[in-house]
Amino acid sequence: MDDLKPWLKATQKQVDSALGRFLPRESAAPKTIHKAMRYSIFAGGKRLRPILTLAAAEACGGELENALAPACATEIMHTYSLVHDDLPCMDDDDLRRGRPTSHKVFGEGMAVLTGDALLTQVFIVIAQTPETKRYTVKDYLEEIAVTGGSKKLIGGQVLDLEGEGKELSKRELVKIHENKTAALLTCSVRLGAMTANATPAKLDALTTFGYNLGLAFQVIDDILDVTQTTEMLGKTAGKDEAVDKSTYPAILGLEASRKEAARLTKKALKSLEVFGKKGQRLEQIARYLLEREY
Ligand code: GRG
Repeated sequence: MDDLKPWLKATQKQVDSALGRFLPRESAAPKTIHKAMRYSIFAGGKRLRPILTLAAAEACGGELENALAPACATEIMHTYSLVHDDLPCMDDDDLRRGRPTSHKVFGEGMAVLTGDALLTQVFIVIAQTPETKRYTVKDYLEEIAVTGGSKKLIGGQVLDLEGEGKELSKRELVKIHENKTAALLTCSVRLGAMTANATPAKLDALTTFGYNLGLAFQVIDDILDVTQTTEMLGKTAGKDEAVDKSTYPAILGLEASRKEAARLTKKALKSLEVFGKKGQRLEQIARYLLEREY
């Protein structure tokens, strides 16, 4: 298997070019909304979700070309959630992906509409996914709609909002991240597998993979928030300084959080056994995420 880094770079490029095709042109009227949609999509994300969709399709013996529409749909769903999450009525963030947030550039009303338009675009794009013997467009639509809905992505955000300022238990924190983070990562790998006509057993294995990888990803994200913040403040990455109450390091401590990320990654890797050599790319991605420094 080729090195992961060049593959990631090449795949990010393919995803960006497909995203360009799957979004309305900036020149289409009304221009402002299309400009705003493209502004957030092309703000420099890692493209983790589409990369997972494409790697899962590969693990199941599918064609990359057939998985591009759902890959882009997951990134568009993710970007919509970020645009809305950054709004003054939610997290009120000024920066996202190193650039001013949508509402800072286009105004609050336009940012709400941009999130709405991106979410609607998800369904326009997913409907273009080629069907297989086992899976129809209805299956793809259901997969992504349930993920974005009130029991998953939005449900996680509700729990997060309601938990603000409270001391959460580990169980409560896991519940939030199962929905806010792991659900879309799981959906991403499942959609890729579906475009490859994966058997129900392989789909199940990827559900376990996505769940554990998603939680591990969030634990690592929380750890990096602490270690990078302390670095920025010129402090030693000491015990639980500058820590938000509802994060893994705040609840478990840094060392136990690192162990938790490793434990979850191990579980994710175990679920890939059924794919043999074809699962190597997913395995590389899981290991890379555990060791990442950004
Ligand atoms: C529906 C408004 C609304 C929210 C749903 C998904 C979500 C809940 C909110 C988005 C904000 C958030 C912090 C989600 C947690 C997942 C996470 C770690 C996002 C960051 O993902 P990366 O690191 O980001 O893949 P890039 O910018 O690289 O794409």
